Amino acid sequence: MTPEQRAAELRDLLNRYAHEYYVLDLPSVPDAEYDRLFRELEALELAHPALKTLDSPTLRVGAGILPGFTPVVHAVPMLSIRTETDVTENGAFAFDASVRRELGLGADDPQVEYAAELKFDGLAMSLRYVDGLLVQAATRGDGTTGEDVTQNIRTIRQIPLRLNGNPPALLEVRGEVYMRRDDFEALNARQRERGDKTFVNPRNTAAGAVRQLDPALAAQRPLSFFAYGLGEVAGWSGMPATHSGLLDALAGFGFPVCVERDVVLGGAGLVDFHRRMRERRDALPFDIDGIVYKVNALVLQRELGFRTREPRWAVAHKYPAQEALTTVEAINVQVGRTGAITPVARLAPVFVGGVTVTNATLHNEDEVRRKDVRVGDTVIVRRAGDVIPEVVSVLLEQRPMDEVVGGDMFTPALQPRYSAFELPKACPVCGSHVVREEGEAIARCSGGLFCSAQRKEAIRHFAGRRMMDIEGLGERYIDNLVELDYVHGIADLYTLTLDDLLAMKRRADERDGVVPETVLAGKVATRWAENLIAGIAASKHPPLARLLFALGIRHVGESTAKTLADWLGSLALVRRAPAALLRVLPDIGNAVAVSIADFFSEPKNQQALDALLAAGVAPADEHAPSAKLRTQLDPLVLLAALAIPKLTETRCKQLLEKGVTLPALADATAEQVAGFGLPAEVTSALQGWLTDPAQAAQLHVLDALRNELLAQLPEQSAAEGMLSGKTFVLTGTLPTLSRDEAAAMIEAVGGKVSGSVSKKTHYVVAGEAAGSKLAKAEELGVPVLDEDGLRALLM
Ligand code: D41
Repeated sequence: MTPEQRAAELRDLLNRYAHEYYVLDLPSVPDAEYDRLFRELEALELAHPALKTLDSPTLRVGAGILPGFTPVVHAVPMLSIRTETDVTENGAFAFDASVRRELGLGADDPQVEYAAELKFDGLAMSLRYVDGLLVQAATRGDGTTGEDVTQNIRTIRQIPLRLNGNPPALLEVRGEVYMRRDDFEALNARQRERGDKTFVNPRNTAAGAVRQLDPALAAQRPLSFFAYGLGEVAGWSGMPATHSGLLDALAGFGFPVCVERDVVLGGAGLVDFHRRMRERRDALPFDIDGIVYKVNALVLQRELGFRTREPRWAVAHKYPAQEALTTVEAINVQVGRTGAITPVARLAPVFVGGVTVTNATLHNEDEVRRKDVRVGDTVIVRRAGDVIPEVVSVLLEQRPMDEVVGGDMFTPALQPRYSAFELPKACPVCGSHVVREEGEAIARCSGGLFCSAQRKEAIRHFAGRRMMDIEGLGERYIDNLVELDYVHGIADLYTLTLDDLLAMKRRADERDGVVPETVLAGKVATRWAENLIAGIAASKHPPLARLLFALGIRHVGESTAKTLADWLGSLALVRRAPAALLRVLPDIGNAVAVSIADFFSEPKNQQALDALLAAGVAPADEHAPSAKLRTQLDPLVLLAALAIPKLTETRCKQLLEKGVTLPALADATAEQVAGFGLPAEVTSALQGWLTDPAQAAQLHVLDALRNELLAQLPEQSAAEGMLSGKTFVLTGTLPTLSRDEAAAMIEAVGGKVSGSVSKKTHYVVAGEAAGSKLAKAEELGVPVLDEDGLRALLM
C-alpha cells in the first residue's frame, strides 16, 4: 500500500470513528486504537506534507454538535489538557522539568508545589451559577461552543441547584460528569434482565445520558459529578490563591469534590501520588484514566499561561488503557457451582488495565447472540476494577469472511467464516442436559453433584476463606481429588488419609507424565499432605454462619447465613425449619426461604450433612433460638408468611380475631371456611388452597414447631443490644476499621448492616471516597457518622 493509500484509509477510518464517538456516542473502537491510528496519520503527514488534505482529522480539534441542542458559547473557553503519553514515572518528571524551565527556576530554587488529582473518565461540563442559582449547564463541545444540556444536568442529584454559603455573584464551575462502576453494572444488569442492549462502558453511558434529548430518559441513568476547575467568575472577593484552595471552596459551596487529591512537592511528589493512586485505582468506585497535575499557585498558573489551547501549568498523566483490541481464538463454556453455564471467549493475549488478559466472560447465551461474538472476530475487551474482563463489542468489518457461490464479478457473495455461537445442549463436563428455564437468562447443567465441574466448584466454595477456610486446599488439589474420585462430596474431605493424598499425587503425576525431583531422588514428599490433613482437621468447628454459607445453598450469601445462625442458633433447627418459618426472619423473602427449605429436604443433601456431622464437623457457636424469634412466632406473622393467595395481612388478622388457630385452619372444611366471614373470592381462594393436603400438613407442622420453640425461647433479655432494630449503611473507606470489622461491631450490639440507603436507614457511616450513598443519606436527612462517631455510638 502506498503512503497515499494508507493516508486515505486512515482519514476515512478516523473520520468514521470520530463521528461514532462524538455524534453517535457509540464508539466502535477503544480510544487507544483511535489514538494509535491518529498518530500514524500525523506521522505520515509529517513525512509527506502533500498528503495533508483539508478533510484530515488531524486538522480538527473537538466535536460536532447534535442537532436538537442549543449551542452555548463559553465565556471563558474550556481548554484542553495536554496528555503525557509516557505512562512511566518519567512522564511526571518531564512535566516538572518543563514547568521549572518556563518559570526560569534553577537547580537551587525550591520545589514547585502541585495539586495532584484524579483524571475522571467522563464528560467535561461547565455549570453556570448566577447569585448561587444554577442557570445553565453546557458540554465542552469544541472548547469554544458547547451544547446546552441544562435540563438533563438538573436530573443529577449530586449537582447543587442552589449553592451553600456565600457564593460569588457569577460562578462557572467546570468538572466531569461520570457514572460510578456499581451504578453502571446495575444499569447493565437491568438492561440484561429486560433483554435490552447493554451499554459499552461507564463513560459512554454517561456521555449518552447527558446528550439524551429526553430529560426523562437521562434521569434513568444514575450520573455523578466531580468539580475540578473554574470558568467565568465575577464578584468573588475571597477567592483562594491556590488550586487546592479553590477545590476546598467549591466543596464548601456544595459541589462534590473528590477526596483523593493531594498537594505535593516537585516531580518526586507527583510520582509518589501517581503510584499511590495506581494502587487504589481498582478499589475506586469509578473509572479513572490517569492523574492530573496542576501547578498549585494561581499566580504561577497565570505566569505560565497557555500554549494554543492547552495550559502550560497542567498535564494529564495517563495509566494503561482499560480497553484494548484483540481476537477471539475460541468460545468455550464454563460450568459453575450451581451448574450455571457461562460462555467464555478465549483471546489472543492482550495487555489491558495493567494485566495480560486471555479470557473474557460473555455472560450468557443472549449476550453472545446480541453482541454476535464469533471465533476469529476482532473484539474490544475491557478490564476495569476487579471485575472479570468482558468482551464489550465486535468490530464487524474485521470479521473473517469467505467467498461463496452466488455473487457476480463486481460484488462477490460473502459469508462469515465462522457461524454464530450456540450453547451446547449437553454439559461439556458431564454430558447432562443443559436446561434454561423460562424467563431465565442463565442456562444450567442439570447434572447437579453428578457433574464433576459442579462438584469441584462446590468444594472450592466450601473450602474458601470466608467459608470453612481450609488452609492448603488449593485449586489443583481439588481438581485432582475430584477427577481421581477421592472426594465425591464435601464430607469426603474429612475422611481423607495421608495415604489417600499420597496415592492421589502419584496417580496425578503419572497421568500428567511428570516425575517429581523427590521421586527421582528416591524420596516421597509428605509434608504438603500432612499440612493439608492438618488444615482440614482445623476447619471442623467453624461458626454456624460460615458453615451455612459454605454449603452453597442457592440464594444464601454471607448475610443470609448470618441471619439464619443468629435467629435459629443451631444447624438442627435450620435443617428442619419449614419455608414459612424462614420467611419470617429479617430479609429472607419467599424465593430464598423456599430455596433453603428445598435444599435441606433434598435426600442427597441430607446424606451429605449427616456424613459431615458423622465426620466430626460441628459448629462452634450453636445456641438456643434467639429471644427475638418470639415476636416473629406470632400467629399473625406466621399466617401472613404462608402467602396464601388473596389472604392479605388484614384478612389474616380478621381470621385470627375470629379465633381461628393454625391447626383449626388446617382442618377446616369448606363449609367452615365459608363461615369465616371473608369476602367470596377470598373464601374460595382459601378453600382451594386447603384442598391440597400438603398445605394442611404444613400448617400443622408449623404450629407444632411454633409451640416447641416458644417453650424453649429464653425470655427477652435487656441486654438484647442497644442498637437492636437499627439499620446501618457503610460507605467509603474508614480510616482504621475494615468494612467487616465495622459491620461486626454494629451487629454485636444488635444493629443490622444493609446495602442501600432508604428512608428506613437509621445511620450512614461514611469514610473516604463515599459516593452516591452519602449523597442519598444527605438528601433523605439520614444522620451520617464518621468512624469516630460510630465508635462513640457503640460505647
Ligand atoms: O478529571 C478530569 N477529567 C479533568 C479534566 C481534571 N481533573 N482536570 C482538568 N483540568 C482542566 C484544565 C487544566 C484545563 C482546567 C480537566 C480538563 N481541563 C479537561 N477535561 C476535558 C477537557 C479539559
